[in-house]
Amino acid sequence: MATKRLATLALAGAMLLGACGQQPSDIAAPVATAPASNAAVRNLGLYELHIEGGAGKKAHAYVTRVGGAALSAQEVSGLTFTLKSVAVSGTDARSYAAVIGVENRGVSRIAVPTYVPVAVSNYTEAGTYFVQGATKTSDGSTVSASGITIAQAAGGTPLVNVTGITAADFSVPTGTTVESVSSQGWQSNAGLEAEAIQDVTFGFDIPAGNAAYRFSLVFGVFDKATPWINELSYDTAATNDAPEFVEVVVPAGVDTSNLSLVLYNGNGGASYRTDSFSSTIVSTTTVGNHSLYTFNYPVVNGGTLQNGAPDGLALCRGTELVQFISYEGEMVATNGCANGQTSMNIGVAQANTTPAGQSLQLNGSGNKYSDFTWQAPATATPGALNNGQTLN
Ligand SMILES: [Ca+2]
Ligand SMILES: [Ca+2]
Ligand SMILES: [Ca+2]
Repeated sequence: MATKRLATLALAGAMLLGACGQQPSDIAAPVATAPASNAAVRNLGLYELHIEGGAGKKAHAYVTRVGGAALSAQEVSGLTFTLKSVAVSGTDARSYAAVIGVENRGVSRIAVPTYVPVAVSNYTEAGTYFVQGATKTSDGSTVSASGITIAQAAGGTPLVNVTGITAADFSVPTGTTVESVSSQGWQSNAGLEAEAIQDVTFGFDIPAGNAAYRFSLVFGVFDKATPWINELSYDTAATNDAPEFVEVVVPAGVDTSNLSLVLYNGNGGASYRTDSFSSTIVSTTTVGNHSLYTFNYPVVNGGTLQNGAPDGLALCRGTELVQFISYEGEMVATNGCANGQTSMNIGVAQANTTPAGQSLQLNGSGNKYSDFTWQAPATATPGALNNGQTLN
């Protein structure tokens, strides 16, 4: 379906261009290569924004995916782009603002959608400019590369200085080299849920005289890597359920300074304990490019972690909710970062008959929560990969 929609967009774009007579110098049809993995960001794909217009001609824009049919491991399928409007202002100094509706037709949330311009070496105008292949449509001559800049359009998606994204984070088409990655890109203020749409405004300034132009912008789509709750033990046959713990996986490069783990009481919905990732109850181990943070709760009379049914726990980044799960049923939080949110019931449980030393764990292979599946109680693995779990 997504392929069909992209093909439709490409066809519409080709028709528009056909009316103007000349094709832009897009990069050659490529094949995706193996991605870098385990960086602080997830590479969701490489795309090309095509724009033409100016000098009284109505401006047009469309987006095509770079890389052909094969998706690399970290990319998401079903990310589609639909032009909603193009505005042009100015004469000698033209400002373009292309509003693109981005639809997440995948199955997992994109927490921090970020769009980063890249330079690609086989463009006709190689160099340090991210807008490539600009030509005058009047005579086909090349527009001077000087002065074409990305810009935030009035009211548009914020430009941000992007850290943690390097050329190594891209899977680029065969025969193509990413020469540099901009330190500045567009970033949405809100996460993009599965099956949701959000607008991104791409802005450009072109101080290049009173003529019509066409050009392309190649950009990578990224998401910050997201931590997830990986294992917990809240109820066993042991006295006071000891040891009670929760294990969280944090991909390399993720800032933990404003992360916290919050315990919620399913009876009423309020939180009953919050710990930062630098708390003295937390022990840390490293497995490959991931860190495992284990929250070792105090052994107290009756236990620290409530025994349901249900009870919940949330992973918070400041006041932002990262993840909200529960056991022995679903619940709605009434305060904290999960306030008003309904938990995801993990669907497996412990009881006071669960043998001491067993826990609930995710297994499977991947690098994000949705890659894994909760399992019935098994031998606990605090600070180590779970039974049957592989991180890549
Ligand atoms: Ca307990
Ligand atoms: Ca409770
Ligand atoms: Ca574990």
